[in-house]
Amino acid sequence: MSRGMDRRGFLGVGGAALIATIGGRAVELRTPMDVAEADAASAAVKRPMSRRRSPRDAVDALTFGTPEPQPGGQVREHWIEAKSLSWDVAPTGWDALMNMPISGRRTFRAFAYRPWSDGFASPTGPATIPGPTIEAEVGDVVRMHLRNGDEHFGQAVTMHPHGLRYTPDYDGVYLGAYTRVGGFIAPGEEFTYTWEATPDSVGVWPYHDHGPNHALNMHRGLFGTIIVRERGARRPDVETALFLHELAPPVTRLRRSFECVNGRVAAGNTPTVRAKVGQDVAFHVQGADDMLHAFHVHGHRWQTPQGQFTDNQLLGPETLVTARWTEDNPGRWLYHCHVLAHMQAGMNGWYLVDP
Ligand SMILES: [Cu+2]
Repeated sequence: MSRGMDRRGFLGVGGAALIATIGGRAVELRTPMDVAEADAASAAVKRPMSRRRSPRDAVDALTFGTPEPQPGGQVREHWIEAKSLSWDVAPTGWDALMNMPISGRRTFRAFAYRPWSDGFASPTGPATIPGPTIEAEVGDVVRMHLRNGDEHFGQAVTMHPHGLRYTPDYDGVYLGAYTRVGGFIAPGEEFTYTWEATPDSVGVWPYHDHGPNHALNMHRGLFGTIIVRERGARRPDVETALFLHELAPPVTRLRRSFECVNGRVAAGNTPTVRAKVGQDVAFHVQGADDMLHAFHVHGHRWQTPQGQFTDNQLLGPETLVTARWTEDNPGRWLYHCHVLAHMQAGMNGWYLVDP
């Protein structure tokens, strides 16, 4: 648990090293120095322009409109700022599952999405990992105003949604010389994305940074959840969105690797989910790093989309497990990743069920 993480230790836990490709150069992120190099290269990336080495295609000259809601649908408007901040992975300083203190430094420079009120008038909450959950129904459009409010990294960021329908302008992806308007939001800039909730958008999805340094900034916390329902569908009584992800020493500059749920480590710091017998309960669990995880909840079973009963379901990068049941089993339960090294290093939390 308190094992120091040297370079070899990190590679041992993480498997393959993280790699960031920035400005035409691939940097293997083995040490904090490598990460500093990737950050500097990324801060130096200029707004993309057409270059001879990237020949234009007819598709690059296409222009696109901005979608409106379908009849009966609504505009779901969000004002979100991307900002770096100091983040404590274990605010209680205590690992309640192992019944021991979490020693050593626990705070690092995270990068996260923060909700604001209309027109960026005032923040409505802190920046969090994950960012604010975006909800829509089929026929709605999501109008996402993203501001790059970061003053620390000096890098362009974006917001890229999964599951919703978008044109290339609203893809929110950096594509070198082919980058379109939404793919490079420089520090101090704002951009409005418009995304459609179509019938095949129903489900739970991630959104995340896909700017020039997304391979690193996603590891720092620039991700969140999108939930799309059928029009008028009832939401579960208890619905929680969890991300399983590692915070590794090259990224955090901390001594050890933290295996996290929503940017936090160990029961008591990770989300405590609470429900009552009889309630319709849904855990939406996504992977937010480069590894495989297995989501397990004690005392409960659910059905996979294929109709199989399970209590432990595999998930990988940016893929989803929804565990949903009608609650019938009161008590203190543990949820955790069943990769044992992850569970031991903090990828666990409480699920409390009242009678
Ligand atoms: Cu895991």
